[in-house]
Amino acid sequence: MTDKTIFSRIIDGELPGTFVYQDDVVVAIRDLKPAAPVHVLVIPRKPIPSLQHLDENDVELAGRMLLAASRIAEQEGLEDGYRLIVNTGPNGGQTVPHLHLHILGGRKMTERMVP
Ligand code: DGP
Repeated sequence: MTDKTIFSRIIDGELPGTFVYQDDVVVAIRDLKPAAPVHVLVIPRKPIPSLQHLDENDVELAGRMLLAASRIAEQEGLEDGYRLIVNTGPNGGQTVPHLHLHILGGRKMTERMVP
């Protein structure tokens, strides 16, 4: 048994993953169940459970996640735009307890989640 998250196991090479980006702070993999033609997860190497668990020490990490998302979107050819989602906690629909950004692109996002 291991208490590592699925994402930590992918990062450590214990489970397969299709990596599209890696640096010293974050990695990005293709989502197993894509909800759009491009669906990439941007994951910090540090296994922070969710956005609710970020603290002052993670300010640079949070910025690096956003910067990586922007670079990856460019690399994936999403010049017409994309959506970033951070599901957080049970009410946010988070299923993997390891902070991650979803990059969704390659189609028009018709579902309006905010008015
Ligand atoms: P969330 O619901 O926000 O916690 O999103 C978790 C996402 O992770 C979900 O879209 C499916 C994806 N996912 C779950 N397990 C795996 C896996 O083993 N590999 C990959 N690539 N993605 C996974």
